[in-house]
Amino acid sequence: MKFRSNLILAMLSASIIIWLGAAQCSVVINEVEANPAGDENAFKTSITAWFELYNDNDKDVDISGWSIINSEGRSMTLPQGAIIKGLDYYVMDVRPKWLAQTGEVLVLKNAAGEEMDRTVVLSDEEDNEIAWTRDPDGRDTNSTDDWKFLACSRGF
Ligand SMILES: [Ca+2]
Ligand SMILES: [Ca+2]
Ligand SMILES: [Ca+2]
Repeated sequence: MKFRSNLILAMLSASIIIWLGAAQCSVVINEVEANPAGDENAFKTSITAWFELYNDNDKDVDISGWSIINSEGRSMTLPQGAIIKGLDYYVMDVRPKWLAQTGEVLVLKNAAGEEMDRTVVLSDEEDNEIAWTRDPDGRDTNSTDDWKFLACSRGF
């Protein structure tokens, strides 16, 4: 009986630790520029689309091996040594059109493959420096109201 209650206690504390770990992680996909100014179809274009992550907590998070998956199911892995500092941003450039300009949904997974965040459905058919961003930064209520189409704020 004693053993059993100890076991229950151990399981309880383990689940609390897991729950706390999940609650503390606050990295979100914060801004998406799928259609920067310029013609993505032009030969040897220097245009890059990009997305920005934001850490809504004051503790640094190691995002090595995390991945971002686009609406076509293609994934991109964040490099070893990638760290997002507390209350800071991390921008990743992607090749033109890797982000769908219509109906894109991005999913962020940690190195263990667990989903950490996802965007709402985003469409950017305007060929300019206006991008979808959470407003204010990091706002995450799982609602389309979290997102606004504003002048881009890459890395800040
Ligand atoms: Ca464009
Ligand atoms: Ca744009
Ligand atoms: Ca920004």
